[in-house]
Amino acid sequence: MEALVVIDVQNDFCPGGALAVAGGDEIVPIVNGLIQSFDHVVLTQDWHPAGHSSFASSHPDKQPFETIAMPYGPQTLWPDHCVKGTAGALFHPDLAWTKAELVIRKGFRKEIDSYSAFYENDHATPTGLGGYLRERGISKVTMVGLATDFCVAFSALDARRLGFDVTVRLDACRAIDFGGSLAAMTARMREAGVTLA
Ligand code: VGL
Ligand code: ZN
Repeated sequence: MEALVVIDVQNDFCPGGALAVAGGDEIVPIVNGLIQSFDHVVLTQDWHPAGHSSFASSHPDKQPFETIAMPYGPQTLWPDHCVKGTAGALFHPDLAWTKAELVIRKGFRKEIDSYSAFYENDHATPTGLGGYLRERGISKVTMVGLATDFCVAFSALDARRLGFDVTVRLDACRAIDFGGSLAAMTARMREAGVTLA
């Protein structure tokens, strides 16, 4: 069985949002078409408490897009975004999300970020999505959403690591792309056996 996994199509990642991804809203009609065509749909939602450790504002003298050392490894710092319960954390208003069978929230622990839909940024703490998909007999996932070079890429790499057959539909993704992140993560996905379509 196969599922569509829609990553973080939320207001804060769309133009006008706190961590806007260029063209982030352009994918919504494409994603909606894919939602129609899949039998099983899962959504992820970046969902941070105020004062999250991935926010530059939580660290004195730090600016967004700087990197700091965290106990679990290097962490890029971001503008405050997707604070749980705020308008920025809601799905894009045109996203046709009602068909989703599961919404998985991530990044809700203050002291650790979670790009991947499967593991937090220590690459060890599971979100539960891997077990959910496996228990439902889903072995193949197609991923779309925001941002290609962060949450989509880390989700795709972890899905491969867990043995899923993984396709990323690049036409239904948009990237943050700073410091060569898009090229680097695209290469890593290809090396890991992710089908880039
Ligand atoms: C994301 C940075 C911080 C993403 C989430 O959805 O790609 N990127 N939080
Ligand atoms: Zn985030």
